[in-house]
Amino acid sequence: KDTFAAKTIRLLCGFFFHVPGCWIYFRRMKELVFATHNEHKVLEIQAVLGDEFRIMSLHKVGFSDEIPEDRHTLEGNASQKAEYVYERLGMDCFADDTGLEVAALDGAPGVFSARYAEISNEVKQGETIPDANMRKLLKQLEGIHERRALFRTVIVLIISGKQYTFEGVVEGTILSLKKGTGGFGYDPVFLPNGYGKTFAEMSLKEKNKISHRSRAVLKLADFLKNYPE
Ligand code: ITT
Repeated sequence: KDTFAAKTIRLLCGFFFHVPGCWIYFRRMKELVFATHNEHKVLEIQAVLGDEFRIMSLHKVGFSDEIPEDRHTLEGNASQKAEYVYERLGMDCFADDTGLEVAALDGAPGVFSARYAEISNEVKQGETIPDANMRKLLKQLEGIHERRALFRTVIVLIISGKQYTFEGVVEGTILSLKKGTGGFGYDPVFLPNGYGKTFAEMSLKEKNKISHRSRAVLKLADFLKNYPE
């Protein structure tokens, strides 16, 4: 009598030999390195891309260098991060850079979103960086009624040495208090237009339906699907 393992192997072999679609599926599954140390971003992007693409984080490929990010635009930083990894690993890869642009602050923190509180030495002892950034942002906006803001993501993909750029934007407003515990970064103070909850109150699936990053990633996925093998 067949053991469970033997039955499973037989079933899988039958499946692969008789369903040509399976081979096509595996041949088409594309692997890409995502040049980020931010695991939240990896989760968000893998969820948007689904099974057709396998995203490998730097952690997964054992790459732990601190990647320089000192350009003055999101495009510049995304390209710098992707180039840094491409040159060292020689693997097709992409990077994203994201900024929160607040209308009443002339687009700040923008490209400095990650280090907003650090650049003015406003991180208190024991405080996390995102908490310090949000505290500074809310302080800057105290008494200001104009609360419009947007998140902008720029993705730079390097494939066979050539660079391609994709952008995604979501508009919203900055609350005066934090709400929610999900997501990351500025999510607890960002209320996307047309929604009654902040990004930090949304599930990953809800955030991914409308977020700046998912909008840029969908453009990336479209490009990759049509990219010659
Ligand atoms: P990598 O450079 O390693 O990818 P990072 O966290 O530094 O990771 P960015 O430079 O792209 O990422 O982002 C700058 C900051 O913007 C980030 O530290 C967060 O504070 C904020 N941010 C980015 N995406 C966000 C999102 O979806 N929701 C809320 N805040 C976000």
